[in-house]
This record gives sequence, C-alpha cells and structure tokens, in this order.
Amino acid sequence: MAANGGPLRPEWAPEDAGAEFACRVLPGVDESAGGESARPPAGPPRPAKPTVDDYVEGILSGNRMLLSKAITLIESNAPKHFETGQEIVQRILPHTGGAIRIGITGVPGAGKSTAIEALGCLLCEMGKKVAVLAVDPSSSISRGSILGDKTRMENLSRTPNAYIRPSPSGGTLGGVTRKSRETLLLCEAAGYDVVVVETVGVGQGEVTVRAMVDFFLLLVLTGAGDDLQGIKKGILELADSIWVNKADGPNRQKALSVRADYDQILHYIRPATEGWRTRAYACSALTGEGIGDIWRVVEEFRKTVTASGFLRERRRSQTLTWVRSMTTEYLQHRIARNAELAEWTAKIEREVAQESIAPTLAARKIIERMEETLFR
Ligand SMILES: Nc1nc2c(ncn2[C@@H]2O[C@H](COP(=O)(O)OP(=O)(O)OP(=O)(O)O)[C@@H](O)[C@H]2O)c(=O)[nH]1
Ligand SMILES: [Mg+2]
Repeated sequence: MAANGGPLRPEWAPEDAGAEFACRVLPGVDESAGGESARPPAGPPRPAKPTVDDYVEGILSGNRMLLSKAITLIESNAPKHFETGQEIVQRILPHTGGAIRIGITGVPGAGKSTAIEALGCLLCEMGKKVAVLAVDPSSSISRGSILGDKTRMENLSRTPNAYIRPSPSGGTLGGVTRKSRETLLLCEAAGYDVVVVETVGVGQGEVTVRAMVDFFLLLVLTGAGDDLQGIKKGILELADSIWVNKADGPNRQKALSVRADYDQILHYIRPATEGWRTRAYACSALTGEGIGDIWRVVEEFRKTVTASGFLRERRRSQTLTWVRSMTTEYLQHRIARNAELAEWTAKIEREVAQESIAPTLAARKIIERMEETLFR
C-alpha cells in the first residue's frame, strides 16, 4: 500500500503493474469525529420554495411569476398543493372583489377570442389591468384551448398589463369550476381591474361561467336565414347583452338587421339581471368597431347594479351556490365510490324494475343503507 495521501494500489493489482492500477480513494467518513465536514461540497443552493407568505405578498404586489405559480398550485391535483392553495386563497380573500367580472360566450368561431383581444387591448390602453381566463367544463385533460386559438391573442399577450391563463383541467373537488373561480380571486387580489372569462368548447360552459361573473355577454353571428332559431332561448335568458359580431364588409348590413331582430325578441325574454334591460348591439372584433361600446355598456351595467345593491347580492349568492354544489358533489362522489352501496342500490333498483317494491319504499331502503355505511 502507498504511503499516506499517495495513490493506493488495490490488493488484487499484479506486483509489476504500472500506474494504471493505482487509484486515489477518498478517506472514509469518520462519524465519531463529526464526519459531516468530510462530505464533498454540495452544488449551488437550490432556490427556496416560496412560502405561503411569499405567495400572498407576491400576489398582492402584482408579481406575475408568483401569481402564476399560485394558480398552478390551485390547478394541481396533488393534495399537498391543494392545501397550500387553499391557505393562499384564504389569506388573499380580503383583497378580492375589486374587478368587474365579464363572461363571454358564443358558438365556436363567433369571434370570442378576437373580441376579448380587441377589448383587452383597448382597456390596457386606458391604463387598466386585464386578466383573461378560459373555462372548459368538458376538459378532463389540459388542452390549453385558449392558447391554441388561431388568434392566440398575440397583441394582448404582449401587453404588460394583461395576463392570459388557459383553461384548467378537472380532477379534484369542484374540478374546473373551483380552479377557475379561485384563479379569478387571485387575479383580483393581484390588482386586475377587469377579469374576462371565455367559455371554451361545447357543453355546459355558459351556465358555469354565468355563475361566476357579474356581466355575461353573448356573441352571435348572422347566419343563412335561420339566424334566431339557432340560438337557444335558455342562453338568451342568461345574457346581459348580445353582440352580433362580424358586422363588417359585406356582412355589415345583415348584422345590423339581425341586431334589430334580437332586440325585438329580447322584449319577450326575462332579463338575466334584475333592474337591467338586456339589449342587442352590433360590432366587429376584427375592425374594432363597436368594441368601445362593449366597455361603455359594461360600465353602465356596473353603475346600475352597484347602486341597486344587486351586484353584491349576486356575488353573495353565487358564492353560496358554489359552496353548496361542492358539498353535494362531495357526497355524490362518496356514494358513487362505495361498492357495497352500489351493489345494494342495484339490487333495489332491480326490484323497482320488476315492480316488486314501491318507489318510495325503495328510496327509503337506499337512503337507510347510505346512512349506515357512510355516516355511522
Ligand atoms: N370578418 C370578421 N372576422 C372575424 C371577426 N371576429 C373574429 N373573426 C374571425 O373569426 C374566426 C374565429 O375567431 P375566434 O376569435 O377564434 O373565435 P372564437 O369564438 O374564440 O372561437 P373558439 O375559441 O374556437 O370557440 C377567426 O378567423 C377570426 O379572425 C369579425 O369581427 N369580423
Ligand atoms: Mg376562442
């Protein structure tokens, strides 16, 4: 063996071997002598993970990076992230509510993204901060639809006062609805004056978004003769204003006449908001004509519903409905996941189908079993 510090020769090395059989071995760690210091030096320190305090302070001071990270926590399906996300939401809650929340819906291709970009850019020019979120209740995997748009809101995304966030996917409690609503709250706490929510995809989007915004805007198109039949009455009842888009070029005249038709129909439809008359307008998201009017209508709306107290009332009831639906959803999940209960329910349902048990008695038997298995 070599002398202290010199190259060591392994025992199995041939006697006449050269330096290629020598190796340098680091001294072993002597734990009794405080071996820690003998470990090789660690690499550069990893940046510390933000604490809840960091997140809260960052969001409140308008730090986009921390806002984005906090939204990612909220969107995560990991229980640990869920807990941290909830702590953040709880802490920023007193700083929410300051924005006007606008929902935009319409058939695919109606021009929602183009209109949001035009409106958003206009608002940013006016010195406002604008957040754009997308909601797609049908999405079970992240599709990032809002960024996959043809327009991609390129101009708006380059504006420092704008923040664009794609649609989250479902997963945990409350799924897409919870994630979108909490994101909206974080954006408000971060000082965004206007939050625009675009419905993406087809399905239940309108109802979900209507339930989280103050003002709901329906974008429609002129079609080939069957204009008004194509729109379900139910959607007209949700809207606070209707905009016939693409009122430009050769389509302009047609759009103006379709606008008048909608205005007529709206006389027979119960307005979505107490004390507010829903009306129809025409605009072109492409040329920007009428986009400023959208904002004027929104401002008028805000003034009206703030003065009447309806805005506060609407938000309060929206939040309560949200909490109730999360509770119900949780119960439904627990019931659906319980195998024993599922078996029992299937058995009773078979009896119902064979008309061997009365419906009310059947329901009672199922409920009793639910109480026994879940609540005792
Ligand atoms: N002529 C004209 N074209 C428009 C107008 N607004 C939007 N478009 C075009 O219509 C197409 C669809 O616009 P989008 O803004 O992507 O429509 P969208 O409603 O967001 O569509 P989805 O997100 O797929 O539901 C694009 O090619 C736009 O350039 C408009 O006012 N006039
Ligand atoms: Mg779009």
